[in-house]
Amino acid sequence: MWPRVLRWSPRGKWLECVKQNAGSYNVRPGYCTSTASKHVLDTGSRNDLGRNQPMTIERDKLIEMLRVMQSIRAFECKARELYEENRKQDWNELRATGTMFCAVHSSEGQEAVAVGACAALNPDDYIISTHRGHGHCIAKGADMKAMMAELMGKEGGISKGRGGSMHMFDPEVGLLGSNGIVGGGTPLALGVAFASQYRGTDEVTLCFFGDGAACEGTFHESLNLAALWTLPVVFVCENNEYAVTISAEDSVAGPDIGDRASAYGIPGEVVDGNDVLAVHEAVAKAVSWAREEAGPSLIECKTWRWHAHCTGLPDRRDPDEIYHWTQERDPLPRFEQYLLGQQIITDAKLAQMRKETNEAVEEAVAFGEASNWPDPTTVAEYLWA
Ligand SMILES: Cc1ncc(C[n+]2csc(CCOP(=O)(O)OP(=O)(O)O)c2C)c(N)n1
Ligand SMILES: [Mg+2]
Repeated sequence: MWPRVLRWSPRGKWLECVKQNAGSYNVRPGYCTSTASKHVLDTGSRNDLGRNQPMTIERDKLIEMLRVMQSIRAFECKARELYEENRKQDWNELRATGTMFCAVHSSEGQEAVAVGACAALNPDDYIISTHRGHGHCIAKGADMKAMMAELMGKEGGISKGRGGSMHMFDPEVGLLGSNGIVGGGTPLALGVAFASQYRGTDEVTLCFFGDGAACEGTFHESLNLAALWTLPVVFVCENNEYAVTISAEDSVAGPDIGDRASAYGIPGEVVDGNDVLAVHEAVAKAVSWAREEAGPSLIECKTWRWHAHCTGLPDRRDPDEIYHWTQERDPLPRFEQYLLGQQIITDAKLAQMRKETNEAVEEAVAFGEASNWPDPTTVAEYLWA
């Protein structure tokens, strides 16, 4: 049970109360948060890609960020292909043999958000992901082999074949779950961040969610409580302009979701979510803000998903719109061209990286296929009731 003082402490006294109640935990001294109505994280001046680069990010890290973006694209593309191939087979046979490939919500087109954001985190920081979470998982360091096995429902899966696409967990890399409940991740992030704060660590929790989730009650409840308790959370909204088939234009009030931060007196920023460095810069500032005990913040990343909401569903969006986002605003060649222009990579290195990421995905498929089915007698394991 929570100590009474924790539940009823006023704003600004929160950490002092945590300290009083933390027993032997090493909690840092309390402080008061600013009550300014809106803090804008200064992102500096912009160049063709969005900022003054490269000064703060090491070359090796930039190359690694590109490799992860390529890996996500290749993984998602393969997962969609495997689903489509699988569904062409006889339904009864699939059911009888259990060889049903999991439906997937592809995040192709949104790779810059996952990679830019996760590149700002330490290995011991946490993320909470969404139903469209493969990119987040890969960017936080989850193993693609275990993820592919999970999509196949195999014992070698990241959640031992029990979770599927929307329920991937790997605490070893700080992945505290993707989540099929829209808006379900934000309250979970509060719990994780509260645990970090209570233990006196400097861990930060980053919570991904979509434009649809930003219109759910949990979003507002979570921002309210995170601000009130000065929790070390970075809320990252992936505004891909659609929630299933409803456009954000028809469902999201106000010009920018990022502006909603001001209602809770926390920093808010809106960035081009197809610019990996813009995302990285904004999230890095937000992570520092959280780590320095200044509390939560909200980053809205404007992006677009390339495919239908989910495998098995039609995509009825305007062909011109699809063309614009897939052909003219693809975040991957944009970053590749930037790195080539800065002479950080060469064409040969780029070709080699593409080959290696495709091979890594093929290895993941082979691993999943070779993995065993879960033992039916273990079906009740890992359950809480
Ligand atoms: C609480 C809840 N309501 C509805 C759904 C059905 N649903 C699944 S995904 C989705 C849309 C989510 O849109 P958004 O948050 O923008 O994420 P995106 O799919 O665009 O990544 C909905 C309504 C759900 N899974 N959970
Ligand atoms: Mg959306």
